[in-house]
Amino acid sequence: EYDFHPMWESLGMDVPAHDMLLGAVGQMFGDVFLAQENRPASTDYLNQVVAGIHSGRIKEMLDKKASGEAKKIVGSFCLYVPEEIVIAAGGIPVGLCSGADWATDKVEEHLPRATCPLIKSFAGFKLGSVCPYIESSDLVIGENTCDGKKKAYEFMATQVNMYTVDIPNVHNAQTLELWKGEVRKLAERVEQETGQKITAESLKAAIKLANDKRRALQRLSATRAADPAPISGLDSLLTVQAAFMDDAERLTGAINAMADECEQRAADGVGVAPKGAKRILYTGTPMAVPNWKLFNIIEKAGGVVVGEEACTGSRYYKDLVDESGETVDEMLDAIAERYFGINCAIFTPNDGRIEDIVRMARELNADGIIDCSLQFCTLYEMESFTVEKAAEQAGIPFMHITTDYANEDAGQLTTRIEAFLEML
Ligand code: BJ8
Repeated sequence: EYDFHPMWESLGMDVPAHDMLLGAVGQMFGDVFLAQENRPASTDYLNQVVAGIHSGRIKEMLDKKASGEAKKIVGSFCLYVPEEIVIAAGGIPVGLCSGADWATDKVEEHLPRATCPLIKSFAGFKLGSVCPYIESSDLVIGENTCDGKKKAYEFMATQVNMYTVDIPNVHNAQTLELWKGEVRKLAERVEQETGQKITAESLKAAIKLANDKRRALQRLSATRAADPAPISGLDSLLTVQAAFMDDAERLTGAINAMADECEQRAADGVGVAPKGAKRILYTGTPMAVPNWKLFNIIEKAGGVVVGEEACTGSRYYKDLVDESGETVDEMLDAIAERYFGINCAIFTPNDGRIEDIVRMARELNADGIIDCSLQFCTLYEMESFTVEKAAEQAGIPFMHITTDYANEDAGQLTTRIEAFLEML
């Protein structure tokens, strides 16, 4: 057994606290994931990803940097930060997960108490020095999306080497031009950090790499229209969560293997839940590792999540970057255009999201929609009324939930979800 403690120490982490965190996540993973029945055998890859999430994967990235194969590690918090740009400039992109409460007392010295748990979480992981991804990031890219993140990044900039991208709040021809400019500025900033120029060749390869991952996820997602569902919502969520951290090429191979197995299962009528289990489309705020609470409650109550209209779901993989560009300029434009289509609730109006929710519910044969917002997220809380109206018009049962990372409401949520499933 390789001892990773010296590596964590060299990253300046609080090693005893981190041991506690890893222990808790490992326990949770066992209770939530390994307790599932009839998982596709190919999901074993996900078990390996989780087993190595703070250890083997970090070492792999640091080794790549030491050998010169990669120049820098670049962290980000939002789907709007294009991984293609980081890869093409010789960086390794990592999503900084923020899915658990940590060092809340310290966080509240810098951020208001009534702040969304995702924001508190990234601040807490940093202040508690327990996230090897944050600690190994040479550059952290933030983005001006919600007010909470925007202002929290001002604080984070006092803690890490930080660059913030500006994201428009409306979709039109003018803001698209502004966004293209932001994407170029970001590319320059990343090049400056890595010391490696983005070339037409490296950008083309990076676009292909990210698109291949998306194509694999699209294949896997399509199998979930089958009844019985071949794979659980939990494992599907974990697959996308893994996509923010794992090596892209290796993970794409594993997702394609999962898609192969799930296509076969769908053809054979083999499922993770019994045929006729109530099918839920999830929509709402992202679910970062290890926030598995809601999916666990839904699936332990006998439902099955068949799709996620979320940044840890379809928004991550539904659209590809156009691959026909030949020059760096053309390709950066194609990247900007693709990312501009991510239906984040910071946009107004956000009709694209509403259309996607109804379309996905139909395509995936969902019996009901569960729309969930993290506590204190004004954007998704406000938008839930529009989502509810659209679900009503489409004749799809709907439920809204507001929750956080704590377990206090687990019992109450279970009761509400059981009642919702029963009514479907
Ligand atoms: S593109 S959804 S990943 S911003 S839950 S921190 S919005 S108060 S996460 Fe997001 Fe990018 Fe948009 Fe996606 Fe704020 Fe709300 Fe918290 Fe949120």
